[in-house]
Amino acid sequence: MCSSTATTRVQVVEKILSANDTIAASNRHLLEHAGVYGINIMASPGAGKTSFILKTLEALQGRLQFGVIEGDLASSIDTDKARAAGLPAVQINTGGECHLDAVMLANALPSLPLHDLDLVLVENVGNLICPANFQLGTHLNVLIASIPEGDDKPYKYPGMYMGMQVLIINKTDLLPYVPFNMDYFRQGVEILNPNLTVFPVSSKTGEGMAAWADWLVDKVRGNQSTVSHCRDMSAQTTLNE
Ligand SMILES: Nc1nc2c(ncn2[C@@H]2O[C@H](COP(=O)(O)OP(=O)(O)OP(=O)(O)O)[C@@H](O)[C@H]2O)c(=O)[nH]1
Ligand SMILES: [Mg+2]
Repeated sequence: MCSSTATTRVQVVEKILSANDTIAASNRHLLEHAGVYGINIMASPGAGKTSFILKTLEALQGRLQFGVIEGDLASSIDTDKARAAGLPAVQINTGGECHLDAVMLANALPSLPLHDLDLVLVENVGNLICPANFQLGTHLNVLIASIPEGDDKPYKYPGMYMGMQVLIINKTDLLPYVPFNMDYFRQGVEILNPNLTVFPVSSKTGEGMAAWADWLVDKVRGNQSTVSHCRDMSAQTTLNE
């Protein structure tokens, strides 16, 4: 590729990402206004995103009300599962896109009963490359790695591990059957993102889910009290003006 073509391409990509960030900011505003905490869940296909969401519902035991936005290239399979479990759920079919973007989320959010919810879990399209590049306006990025994917993934897909705040290591029930060097895996993660909060879990047996659910409740309640404190301060400022 000649250098002027490459420069134009970089400029176009920068413009797309900047337009996306503007809409992501408006999504964040919508969520905050409704008092809802948003989580963007990313992982490779089949890592267990939907299973983890359904197990989170069980582990929360009614402590938080949440809805789900399911991103897939096609089908409503995951949304059907979430609805069958009693969750409000909206499907986004991206057609050919390998990730969700802020516009897709902006179109989906009004279909959820946001004012009845504490939390929205967004299941991004199964992919270990693209989703990390597109902000959605959610508060937290969660990556799910799973044991059968192999212990070398942080070394091969570093971008995905760098932009996350939480790492779920799923399918730990398979550790006795699948070669997976946990020390090697965690060293790769540590180099890329030493501040990650890590939860090893099994979405099949439920092992580890209680620790995740307790942490999540604290996180969401903490955000709700910060947002309401900021609202009170802003109302106070207006009254004093
Ligand atoms: N043994 C085991 N299997 C699991 C676990 N979590 C999920 N699975 C299985 O892994 C497969 C994929 O799980 P899903 O939850 O559909 O994965 P996903 O990431 O949502 O998949 P896509 O939406 O298609 O990208 C299913 O057969 C699940 O039953 C786990 O912790 N242990
Ligand atoms: Mg799924």
